[in-house]
Amino acid sequence: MTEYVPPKVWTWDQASGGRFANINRPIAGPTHDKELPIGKHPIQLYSLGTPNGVKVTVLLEELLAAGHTGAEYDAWLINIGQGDQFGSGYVDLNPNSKIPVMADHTTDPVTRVFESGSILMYLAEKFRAFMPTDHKAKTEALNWLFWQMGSAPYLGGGFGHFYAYAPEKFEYPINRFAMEVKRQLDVLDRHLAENEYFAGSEYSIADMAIWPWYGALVKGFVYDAAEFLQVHEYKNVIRWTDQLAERPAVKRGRMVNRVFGELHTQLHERHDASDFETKTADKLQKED
Ligand SMILES: N[C@@H](CCC(=O)N[C@@H](CS)C(=O)NCC(=O)O)C(=O)O
Repeated sequence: MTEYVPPKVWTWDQASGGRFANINRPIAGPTHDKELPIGKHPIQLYSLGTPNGVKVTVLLEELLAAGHTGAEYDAWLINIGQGDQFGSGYVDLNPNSKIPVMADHTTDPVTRVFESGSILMYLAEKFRAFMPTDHKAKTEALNWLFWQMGSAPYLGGGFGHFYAYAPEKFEYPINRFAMEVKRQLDVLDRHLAENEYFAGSEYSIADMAIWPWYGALVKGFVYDAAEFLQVHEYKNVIRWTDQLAERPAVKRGRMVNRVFGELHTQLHERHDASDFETKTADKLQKED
């Protein structure tokens, strides 16, 4: 194998291989004109049921379950494999062209909210919910929320990319990111040995941010890496993951904009609370 020597000026090698190579580009901005649909509810969400999308749908379902009717929402499916995130209407809401993005139609003009952590904070503040009011506990919730936003790219873009998606298995990045992900899991595990939830005794948006990523990882749902990372070692993370998974709102939130897994767990779009009963992919298929 010849050693790679970076050229003086980097150029875009479109045929670099690997999953997602077709949607990754070195430039921002729209690729085509396309307006986004707008439904009947105050909150419009444009997303996909990946961990970053699930954070938000879990919070919206938790808010509704807690009686915040202003959190009623339409969740539209954004197919990132087909480049929906590069449509002009999408880019107007999120110049970063990533899911999720949310629009609050109760304000004039409409408020756009992008970055999943920002969406969680926006909704928690708007409804004064799932964020501790005690200053110390609130700070702890924010510590962990920002921890998640800074750490998950090492799990997804680092470990997940090189372990599961890169065109070849390269030892150096897999070693580096496996070590980092195990360190992160240990950080979480030690905290959860002493605390029921991330902010202490109160369930908060910090849990909702961390659960779809690290909860899925310790249950072996992502990257097929359970054995490789020996995830069973992180017993406190598993305890907390199972505890959250029992919550009805978490169960519902996980289904929204989901396009993989068993058909009865996939609710491609959510426009009404009753959709969970009547519009899952297994039921829509029967109608065809
Ligand atoms: N920091 C962003 C990350 C969002 C993100 O990476 N979304 C991925 C899916 S999980 C995406 O939209 N990828 C499409 C692309 O890269 O074009 C957030 O938390 O909202």
